[in-house]
Amino acid sequence: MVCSDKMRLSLFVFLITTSTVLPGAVTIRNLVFPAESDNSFVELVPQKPLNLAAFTLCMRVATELQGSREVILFAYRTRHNDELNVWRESDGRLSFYLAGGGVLFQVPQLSGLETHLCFIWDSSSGASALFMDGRRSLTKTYKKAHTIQPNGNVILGQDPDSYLGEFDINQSFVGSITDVNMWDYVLSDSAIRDMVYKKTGPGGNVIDWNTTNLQVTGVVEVSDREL
Ligand SMILES: *[C@@H]1O[C@H](CO)[C@@H](O)[C@H](O)[C@H]1NC(C)=O
Ligand SMILES: *[C@@H]1O[C@H](CO)[C@@H](O)[C@H](O)[C@H]1NC(C)=O
Ligand SMILES: [Ca+2]
Repeated sequence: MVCSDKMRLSLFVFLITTSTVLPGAVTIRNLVFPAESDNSFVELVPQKPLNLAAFTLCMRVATELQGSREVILFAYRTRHNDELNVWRESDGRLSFYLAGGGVLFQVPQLSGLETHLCFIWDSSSGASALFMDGRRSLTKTYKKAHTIQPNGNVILGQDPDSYLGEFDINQSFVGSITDVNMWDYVLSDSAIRDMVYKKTGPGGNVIDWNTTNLQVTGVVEVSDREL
């Protein structure tokens, strides 16, 4: 059989293509904050304003920070207020704050092994909970009838005490963070569980990690990795 160069080439291209797009292999952007700082952060540009009466916020996080130190995991601030901050508290609890006092969850410590986290909140009932690797926390009633206000900035790595400023090195995030997605509604428990291992499916309709623009300031390593 005579195999033309063109056929060889297309066979070659076919093999390359099939070997890099294995079923189930998904490549995503990964952020590493290598050290404590009061000036390194990443701004995420959402797909739409954070005018929210409910949300689901998910991410994959690994951090080796231990001991009594607050660690900011996600910050959304307008010119007037901290509208949504997600924390690892100094005692290891995980929490979020909507313009005021927060809701805290006693859960296993974050570690250097990646943990899939989702936080949910619904204004109509105030129902709040988190999911760690798909396992649901208890549900707490928090900020019923509250609304998160639009026109702020979403940042990873720092807690701004003013609009994009007044960062505290002792609250900075150190570690890796990826797959940050946000929806303006509460996903079902099963959808959240599926996300942990199935890895595919639509991204958030408020923040879609696959497409959201990442604006890096300071020292943050951005790379592609397999999810
Ligand atoms: C950060 O924490 C260290 C150790 O506790 C302390 O010495 C330092 O003053 C703190 N820095 C700021 C800016 O609070
Ligand atoms: C992100 O993009 C990858 C590759 O295009 C796709 O397989 C995956 O389902 C997407 N994930 C989300 C969360 O959109
Ligand atoms: Ca602060």
